[in-house]
Amino acid sequence: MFDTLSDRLEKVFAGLRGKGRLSEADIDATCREIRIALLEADVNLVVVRAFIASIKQRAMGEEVSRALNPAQQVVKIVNEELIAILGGETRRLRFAKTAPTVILLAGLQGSGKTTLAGKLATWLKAQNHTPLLVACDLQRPNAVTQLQIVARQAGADVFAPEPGNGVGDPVAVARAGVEHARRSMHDIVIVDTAGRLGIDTEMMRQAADIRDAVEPDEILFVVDAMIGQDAVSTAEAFRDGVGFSGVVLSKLDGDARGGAALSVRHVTGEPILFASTGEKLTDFDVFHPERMASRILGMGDMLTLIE
Ligand SMILES: Nc1nc2c(ncn2[C@@H]2O[C@H](COP(=O)(O)OP(=O)(O)O)[C@@H](O)[C@H]2O)c(=O)[nH]1
Ligand SMILES: [Mg+2]
Repeated sequence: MFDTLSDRLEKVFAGLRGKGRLSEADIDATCREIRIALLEADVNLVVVRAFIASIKQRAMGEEVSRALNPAQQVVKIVNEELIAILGGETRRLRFAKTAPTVILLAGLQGSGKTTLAGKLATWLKAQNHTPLLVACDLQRPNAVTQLQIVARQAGADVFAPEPGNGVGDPVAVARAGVEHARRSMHDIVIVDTAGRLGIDTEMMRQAADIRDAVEPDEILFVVDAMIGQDAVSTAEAFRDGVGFSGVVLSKLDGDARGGAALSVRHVTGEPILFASTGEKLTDFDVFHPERMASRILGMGDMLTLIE
């Protein structure tokens, strides 16, 4: 992911190499090329506009005209604005004042929720937490078994009183799961939920009912970075239908153009907390906007390139 975008940006900046003062025409041309690179990477148009507007405004200003190396200053600005679009600071998981912390996972079918439950459990266990995974996807065939398998791999406990495959009330399971965690001294509850292939009102209502039943400390919207522009409309639907406090980008290891990853924060206003980069439970990490921006810009290369 992001390879094409990185390559294109590298070419844009290479074009600035050796330039002393940047004319307004230089800056215009550079912004135009950055704009094309972002659109080709499938970044949402609203995000592209906001991004280009801030770059242009800053590039025309004093920080560039007075810089010893104006071209380098432009790269620095692009880097900073990219970090800002990705959310600025790293946003950590919020824990409840009184345990258990309840984390609700929401998202379309196939977005990676059940896998994420296992990844989060692995990650939390490494920090001496005692997560409990609660099986509230009672729709998707074998979803309960799948959760039991990832839980076993993570060495975490599961609460799965219903067989699923269409049997059982997910709201009751969620409520009982939190109760069970309280009694059994699990300090974190991860609630796996059902998704559909498309956005649908019944699924939204079910997720909202589970939310009301367990009052989560975090609602994580899991989005498959491979779905491109649809990520934005899906995110908006989940924001309006269920609401969420954070985003998890999954399948960042894929070869999609990455625009979704670059758009979802700005469009929803909610931070990206984690990134998933593979099917293994360890293919997962906290999302750092700064590192992601550096990766996209290949900062080391980029700065030497224009020196
Ligand atoms: N390549 C890749 N595959 C993933 C990732 N996360 C999940 N998957 C796969 O995507 C598919 C759907 O994941 P699942 O957790 O069942 O999605 P759910 O329907 O939202 O619970 C499974 O085959 C997972 O192995 C990821 O970060 N990278
Ligand atoms: Mg699932």
